[in-house]
Amino acid sequence: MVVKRYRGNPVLTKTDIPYPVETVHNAGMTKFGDTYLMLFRSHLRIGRCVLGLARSDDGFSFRADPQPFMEPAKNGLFAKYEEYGVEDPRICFIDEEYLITYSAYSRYGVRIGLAKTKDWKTVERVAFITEPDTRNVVIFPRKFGGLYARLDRPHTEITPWPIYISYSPDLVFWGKSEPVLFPQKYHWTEMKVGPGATPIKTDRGWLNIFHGVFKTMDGGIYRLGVALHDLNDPSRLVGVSDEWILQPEDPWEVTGYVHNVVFTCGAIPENDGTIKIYWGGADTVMCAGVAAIDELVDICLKNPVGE
Ligand code: BMA
Repeated sequence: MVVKRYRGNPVLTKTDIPYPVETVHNAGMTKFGDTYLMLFRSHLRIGRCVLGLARSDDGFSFRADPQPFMEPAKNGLFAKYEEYGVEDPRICFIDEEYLITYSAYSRYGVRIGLAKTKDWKTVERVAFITEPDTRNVVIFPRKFGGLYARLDRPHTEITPWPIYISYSPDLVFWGKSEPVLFPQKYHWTEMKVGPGATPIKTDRGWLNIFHGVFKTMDGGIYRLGVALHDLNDPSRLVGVSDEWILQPEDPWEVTGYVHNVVFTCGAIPENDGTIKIYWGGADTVMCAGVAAIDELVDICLKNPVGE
């Protein structure tokens, strides 16, 4: 097994949350000093989502804050596009601040909002950085030639749900977009691929833990794979795992709010060469597991991508 599941899974569920929620899933992850932060998505009983924050000293036992961290904005531009809720956050630490990219749902569709925090007490909304229906934005924690870089997942009928890369001088205006990974026919990625965790720098390239979806008669199955991007040119894929590294198997991944889903929005590299990967199980609970970074990189390189 590439990803060793934590024996105490699930690590966070609705019963751990001090306010009424029905799910705890798809959490962005980061470290704030020595503390692991989990910025998780929760459905309220109106079927719309907010983002809550939980903290941990060891990356496995989390305590949730008494109040949600981000609720749909009540005024102005952000209220217009967050009317139906905020979902699936990713966190990137760069230039001494934490960037949060999250899905904002409204009558206009889904777009990605960018917010920032330095202290995890207050949060400042910056801009909407996609138009509908581009989602799953992960920002690289380094600049390339002075530009920020991000992976995202647009959708059109002609090329359904691939992963793209785009660049920005200021985090607000994005361009130079190019595709980097497409769904493959009759493969576990056949229906969709999408960025998952914020990319992790290794000595052999950027590790991108992504999700792939296969459509069955019983709906989509969400699994995780890994891709390796060139260290200096992240638009260049070096290798992509042919096999998935994680699929729904535990009871709380196989059944729940949406069954057969493992969906990651964050992972944390450790100093001992391992990585803690976090995923939502069946859009209902949060789970954790550990993998060796070298093994994940080797899996990508077993399936190199030609020029
Ligand atoms: C995707 C997103 C994710 C969710 C997944 C499975 O389209 O909405 O938030 O985990 O579907 O329901």
